Amino acid sequence: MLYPQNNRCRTVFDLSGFWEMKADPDNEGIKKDWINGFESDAFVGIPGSWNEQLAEIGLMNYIGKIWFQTTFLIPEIFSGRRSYLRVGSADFCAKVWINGKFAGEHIGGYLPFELNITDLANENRENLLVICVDNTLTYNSIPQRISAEDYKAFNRERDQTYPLTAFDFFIYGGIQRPVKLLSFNDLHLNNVKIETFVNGKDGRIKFGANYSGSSENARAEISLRDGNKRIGKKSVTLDKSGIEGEFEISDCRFWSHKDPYLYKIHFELFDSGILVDEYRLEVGVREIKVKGTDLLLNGKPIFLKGFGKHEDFAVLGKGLSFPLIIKDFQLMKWIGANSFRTSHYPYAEEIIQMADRLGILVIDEVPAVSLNFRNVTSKTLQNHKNMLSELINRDRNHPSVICWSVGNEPGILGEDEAISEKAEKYWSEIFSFVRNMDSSRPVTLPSCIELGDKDPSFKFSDFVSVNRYRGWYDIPGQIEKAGEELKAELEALYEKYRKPIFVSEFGADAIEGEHATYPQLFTEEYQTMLIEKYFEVIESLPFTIGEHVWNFADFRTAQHYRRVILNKKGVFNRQREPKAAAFVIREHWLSKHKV
Ligand code: GCB
Repeated sequence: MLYPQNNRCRTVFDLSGFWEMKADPDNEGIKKDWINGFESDAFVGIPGSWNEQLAEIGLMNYIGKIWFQTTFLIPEIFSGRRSYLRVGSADFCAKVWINGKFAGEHIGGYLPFELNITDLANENRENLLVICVDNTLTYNSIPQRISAEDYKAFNRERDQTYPLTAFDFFIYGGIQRPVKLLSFNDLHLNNVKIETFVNGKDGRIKFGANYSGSSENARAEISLRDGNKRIGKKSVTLDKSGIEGEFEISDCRFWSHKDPYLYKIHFELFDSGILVDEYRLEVGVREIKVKGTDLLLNGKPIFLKGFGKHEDFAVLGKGLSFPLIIKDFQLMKWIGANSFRTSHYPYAEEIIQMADRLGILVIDEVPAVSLNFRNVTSKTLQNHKNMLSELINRDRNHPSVICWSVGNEPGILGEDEAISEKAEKYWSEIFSFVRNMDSSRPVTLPSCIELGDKDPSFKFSDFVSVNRYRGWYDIPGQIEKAGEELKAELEALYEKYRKPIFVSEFGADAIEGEHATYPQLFTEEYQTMLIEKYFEVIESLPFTIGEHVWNFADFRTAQHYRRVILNKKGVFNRQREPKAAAFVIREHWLSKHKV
């Protein structure tokens, strides 16, 4: 699936706007024929999570089905062509009807899906689009559900949140990224795959593409541009195996966080000499590898400085906002970060595109967060693989994506199960699945303190990623001691696995305006001092490859006494204003630890 593009052969209409909605707590929508339209309860802004928008009609903590509807007309330009409906994301799963006819469904909250609606939509009258979105999770879904019985089984009833979630971010629901109508000619490109290689000063781009539709007389032209200058052109006759080829670039300008240079590839499909499809792609030529104790970008060691983030903002929830994307990148540049992790799910494609352009490195994660192996089934594994496959297909062409993260912190409940043979087998399958799909990037899995040095995934990871909260959840209030224990633990981990270590999370909650002259949790000073201590320890060890502060900004979580509405570990607050720590980090990353 390709990101939608408007050009001479492709047309995109954005259906964002005010849609009608109706909650279905009693699961009666199908019975009452809502697929043919319903009397609505309210309007909802799309894209956007339903929760904060519609809190006043009781939907803040709603888990279940919500029906959405809107109407659209098929533009004349679509006539006689293929029409598709593309949903940027629907959290967690969605079923779609056009004019009362079933168009398709999708499972997984953070990735796009496309449905062929050519035979369902009418060209001459208004069409009714109905989408039923359900944010209910199960033991088979990724992320997994958690129940009151699970907490009971582990004697951890006090850890229960409202709504019940196995993870520390709010369970937003809805259509959170844009819905678009697309039109293509019958013969069109479906998918493009780019791989790049670095050889001394020269670069190589290997491309492959699949297409739909057939023709006796079709050919593809693929050209490569450096700015406005065409530097390569290939002509390929279409055969069943797709389109393949390579470009060599001598004296190549490689993509990096310091110089995010993008070449441009242009695909054109001709049928009997007539242009029937085209697609433009920005390509960064770069190579990422783990070697010894280093993470190498284009052969040079790189140290990751940055954050775990969230898609989260007041009112929008996880709804896509272009200004917010820009603001976050501005702040990352301002503070001297070179990277972030899409904790704990795939972010909007628009964010990854901006990372390519601005030179920010991305660790791309799927929402396999806090897997409880007591409840993991073969269906969980299959869903996990499906999600990885959709993510890799979506993001593999982005130079900014330097690593796949296959989940986060298994075993928050069920530490013993998370270090069992069952878990080991599970991770062995997941890591090889990813490597079979893409051998050009490292693969990792951030692990929690509860599993210590026993996480079975460490064996499979290209580098060991650890989330550590010494000085916060462990040994609170004692920064020196936290630093000493962190150092000893990282050294022991390295001794055991002999792989580079990435500290993928560390931090402290800070409430703006709380201050103290002594180490006091929740003050701005404590957050600052703890982060500085972690920098000191991590940077003193020769086998570390990065430090990601948790979190970039404060974010909403489910309700629990441990959280003051938000998780306050943001270095920026939820409105993106800096806390005291931001200035110290900036000074450190831009002057003291400049890499
Ligand atoms: C973690 C999790 C993250 C939480 C964080 C915290 O280890 O990976 O999702 O938000 O700790 O603040 O507790």
